[in-house]
Amino acid sequence: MNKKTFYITTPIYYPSGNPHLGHSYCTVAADVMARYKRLAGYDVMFLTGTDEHGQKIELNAQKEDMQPKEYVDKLVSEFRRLWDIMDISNDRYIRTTDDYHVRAVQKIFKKLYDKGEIYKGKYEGWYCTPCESFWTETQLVDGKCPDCGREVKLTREEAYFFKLAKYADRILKLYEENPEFLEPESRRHEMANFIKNGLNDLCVSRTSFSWGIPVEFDKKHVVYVWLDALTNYITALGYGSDDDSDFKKYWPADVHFVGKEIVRFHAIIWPAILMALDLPLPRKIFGHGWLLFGDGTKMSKSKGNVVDPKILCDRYGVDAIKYFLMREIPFGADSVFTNEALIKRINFDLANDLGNLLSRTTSMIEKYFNGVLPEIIEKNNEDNDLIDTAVSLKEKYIVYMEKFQFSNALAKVWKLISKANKYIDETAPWALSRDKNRLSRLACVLYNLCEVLRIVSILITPFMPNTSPIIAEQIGATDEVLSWELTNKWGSLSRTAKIKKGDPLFPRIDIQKELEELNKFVN
Ligand code: ME8
Repeated sequence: MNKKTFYITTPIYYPSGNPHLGHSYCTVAADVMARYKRLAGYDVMFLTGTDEHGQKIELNAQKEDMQPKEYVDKLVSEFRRLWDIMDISNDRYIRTTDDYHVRAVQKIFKKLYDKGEIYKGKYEGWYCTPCESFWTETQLVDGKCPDCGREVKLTREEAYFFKLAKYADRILKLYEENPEFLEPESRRHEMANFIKNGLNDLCVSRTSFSWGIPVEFDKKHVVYVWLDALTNYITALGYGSDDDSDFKKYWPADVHFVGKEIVRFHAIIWPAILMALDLPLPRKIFGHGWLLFGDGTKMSKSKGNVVDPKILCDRYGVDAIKYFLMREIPFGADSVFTNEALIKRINFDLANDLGNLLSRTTSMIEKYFNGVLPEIIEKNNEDNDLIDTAVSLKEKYIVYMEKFQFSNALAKVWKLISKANKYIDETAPWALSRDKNRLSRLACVLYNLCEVLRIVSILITPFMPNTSPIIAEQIGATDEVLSWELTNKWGSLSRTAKIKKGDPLFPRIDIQKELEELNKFVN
């Protein structure tokens, strides 16, 4: 039987500076989702990439005295290096400068033109170069870009337009009939209001710069970046190329993860382009929130308050960073990033709760039973609560994961971890070990703890793919008992598995000292 497919994407990032923690945030979330779906048996396509054309890139390259392609090549390698360091499991990486994408965009442009969806006109408007966005006079706030507050330039030129305005009603109907198309709900209301205020046709070509995909039938025009950028989600699957089998297999996308500032492009322009091409729409756009930095401003290259994810991964390990990003910030909301919150999470959740559970369990099994438990099965009502919590966890976890509530999914897993730590205190294995008649009870208690660790290790795999195998190895869990199917089957671990204590999973950090160290890296 063919596996069910799951297609997930991140925005394609601008290689106009080095990637920062904000980029990592969305990519990590998409990676978690992709890994979760693979674990659950899906055939996953996970796409990320870079959006390499446009005036901003052209200007940045000029400033560095480089050709645009040379400039983006250098930065794209930084993005790709970061995804390697962060163990991002993307199946494909698209660059909008890739030949196949360029050719497909030219075909799409021509097709839309031939269908009468694109026409030639004159453009006059206010252009914000950093945001690559045109604004009308009324949209400006105090004469500045309403998105970023920076200066805008009056621009007048011949341009091609996409007939966006005529899709307003169809898009409003789409939100009404398929509310799940755009989440969280608040973004849907925002977008509906935006449309109701009136949509203009969209400028899709420029003549005032040259770093872009040439319009094949009118070479002085280059395709304006959002048409070039948005279509990456289908060209990466072969749409517009000779082999479109992946497009047939994976499209429509199950979800596009995007930051809230680009929801407008994804929830209005993108469905309209697809409607014009007579293609199915993605099932969902999810607009996540921002990582804010200290003073409450968005973390971004242009504001200069970037935290380098490579430094953080190097100091604490990539799994700790992924855990923090997914646990601390509810996906969809904004959250202030602080070094202190990061270190506290590492110390409390990872070193104390999870790390201690593993080290206490494995060291007791080594100490009392030489690393191998006797094969004893005993029922004791004292264990019911722990076992019930453990076997019912998978179902609750799935509900949260399906809604992209990563923080809640992890909170549930950590509830089980806390319960297991409490169970150690309540059953007091050290006291049992002193009574020869209670050794079978002691073995059962320790086995139960290993079972909890097995279940935990499976459910944290999408978030912490390097930590799970370490836990599994220490409790002697083989691949068969780490399957998704056995996540809610109590008693799957072999009762005589070889247990081996290892190094602490996450060493505790001295907060004060570390904060001082980290301050050296903040710019
Ligand atoms: O907008 N907090 O690219 P971009 C959370 N090329 N997420 C953040 C963030 C922050 N502080 N900063 C960036 C573009 N992001 C276009 C997209 S898609 C067809 C074209 C993440 O380099 C977030 O996901 O400006 C945001 O939407 C994305 O990076 C923007 O990246």
